[in-house]
Amino acid sequence: TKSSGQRFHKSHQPGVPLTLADFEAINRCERSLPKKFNFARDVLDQWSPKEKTGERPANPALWWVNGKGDEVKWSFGELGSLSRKAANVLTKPCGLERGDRVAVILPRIPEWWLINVACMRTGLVFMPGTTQLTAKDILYRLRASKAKCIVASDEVIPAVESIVSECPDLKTKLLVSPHSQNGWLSFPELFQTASAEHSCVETGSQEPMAIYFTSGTTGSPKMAQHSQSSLGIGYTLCGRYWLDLKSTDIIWNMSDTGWIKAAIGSMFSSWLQGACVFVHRMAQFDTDTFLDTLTTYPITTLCSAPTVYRMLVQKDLKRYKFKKLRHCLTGGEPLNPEVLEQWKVQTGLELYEGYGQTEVGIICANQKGQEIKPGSMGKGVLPYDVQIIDENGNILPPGKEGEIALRLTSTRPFCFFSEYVDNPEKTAATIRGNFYVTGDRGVMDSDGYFWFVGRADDVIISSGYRIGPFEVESALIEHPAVVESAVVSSPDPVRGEVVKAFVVLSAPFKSSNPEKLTLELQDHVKKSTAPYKYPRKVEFVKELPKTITGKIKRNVLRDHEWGRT
Ligand code: BCO
Repeated sequence: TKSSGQRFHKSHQPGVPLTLADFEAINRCERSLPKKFNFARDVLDQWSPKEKTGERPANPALWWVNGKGDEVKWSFGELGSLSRKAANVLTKPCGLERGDRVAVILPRIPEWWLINVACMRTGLVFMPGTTQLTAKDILYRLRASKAKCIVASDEVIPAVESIVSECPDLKTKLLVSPHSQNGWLSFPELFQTASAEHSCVETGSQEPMAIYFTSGTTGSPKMAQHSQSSLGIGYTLCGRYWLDLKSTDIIWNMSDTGWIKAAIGSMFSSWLQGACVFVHRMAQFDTDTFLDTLTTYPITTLCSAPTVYRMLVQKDLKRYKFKKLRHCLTGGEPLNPEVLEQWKVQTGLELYEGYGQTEVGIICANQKGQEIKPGSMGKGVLPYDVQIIDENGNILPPGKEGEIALRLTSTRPFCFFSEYVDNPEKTAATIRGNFYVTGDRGVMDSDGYFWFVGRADDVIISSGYRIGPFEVESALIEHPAVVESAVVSSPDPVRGEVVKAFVVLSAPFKSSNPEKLTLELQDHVKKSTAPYKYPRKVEFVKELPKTITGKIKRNVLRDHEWGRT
């Protein structure tokens, strides 16, 4: 059933530990948010006594492998004491204080989880970023956020060193590596001697917990800020009904640590339900290693981008006997019905698609037990009331295409991002009448299922990444061959859509070899900004379509790419 809004019935008694049932009730708007909430104390630390009494089965909280024989398994008890040590590293030698912002640019290593939980314990605001970020990306993030600390691994050192002098607010560089580096504190060294005694900060439930950088059509990425409760409580129903997790389950969520999908699937949803988070640190994604992992480890639940499933169904999956796999999920970009069908035929398993955004989390999902309509993103999930609206904020009837929107009541839903930091205009622009607008277009059918149509703006969704055209165009224009460019989405059988750049060349490059120049421009973009954004297709054109006022008409190029008139 759908909630009609924030109708809080029961309120929380201070001092009484919250239960999973309480978190569910909060999401169903049957209970008010507690004033204080801290995910580390109120969720993670509640599991460790249950491990001792056997109330929670002997299932690790985190199970990490790297394919080279290294393995880490932590119970909730161990995660608790290790993250307390990490918390002492952050506050003592690093000198960080509650509310300080910390950029965490780490690959899939156990320390990523430790640092995040340590930030929760100390009231620090963590800002995850992919290790694909370049020096320019990191500079922007550190300056925009006024981060006090960066936690990074070896591969990020050269980029950070090249820009650190331009970041006056940055006080501490913490290196997670067996090697030491001049000017950096060594996390392993400090960790070794840190105390495991730490008293968790009593954070307010609306206090900031994390910031995610998210791309839009114009400008640099915006800082979507989430609170302790939006992330820490807001994914309770998602974990139970979409991911279908119990404390006996082992979930492998593939997403890179830089994206909110990692936080949802590999931290909040899973640990709320007491499930084990499985992590494989693959040097590079490859389908054979992926399939071997599913046959080797007792993974029960798999969550990956549609692009991964598109790659997998090209293999002969019947050859593989997955050890324990029973529930498969996907999200981040639209899933083609054919892939869902092929996956089912080859593995006997359904694919449960979900749809969400960094700003507001999971919006629609095919929940366990619900009939799946191939090609649909499922139904709206609590606490949201999802509607399709027109440009004036009016609700459209089933079958009519419009913008996917979430109905607002007098209070902002607790699981929403709090704001785009330092950007009240962009925050306000997400509201239209009584609705939060997602920027995605879709249709709802008469059974309440939602069908994705495309972005309402120029943002490109490729392989599950949200890519702003402006960021790619800005990178291209730095190259002397480029006079101007327009970057749009273009269809792709594996990645759903890819970045395509239409480029007007400067005179000296007009007679260049197009293949060679394409490679050069692609390489240039990969160096200038995170490589996942590079234009996989490049077309050289004499001019770009423009309005009378000189604005580039990306929509004309995009429509042409997609064969639309
Ligand atoms: O494909 P190419 O080889 O041509 O290019 C790849 C890399 O080789 C290249 N690259 C990476 N590091 C580089 C580099 N090139 C030069 N120097 C470096 N240091 O850049 C390209 C990166 O593309 P990729 O990341 O797509 O790589 P890949 O290996 O093809 O991975 C495929 C996927 C499917 C595993 C990957 O695309 C992926 O993980 N996609 C999912 C993204 C995701 O998790 N999205 C969720 C966002 S959160 C959300 O949606 C909110 C929901 C509530």
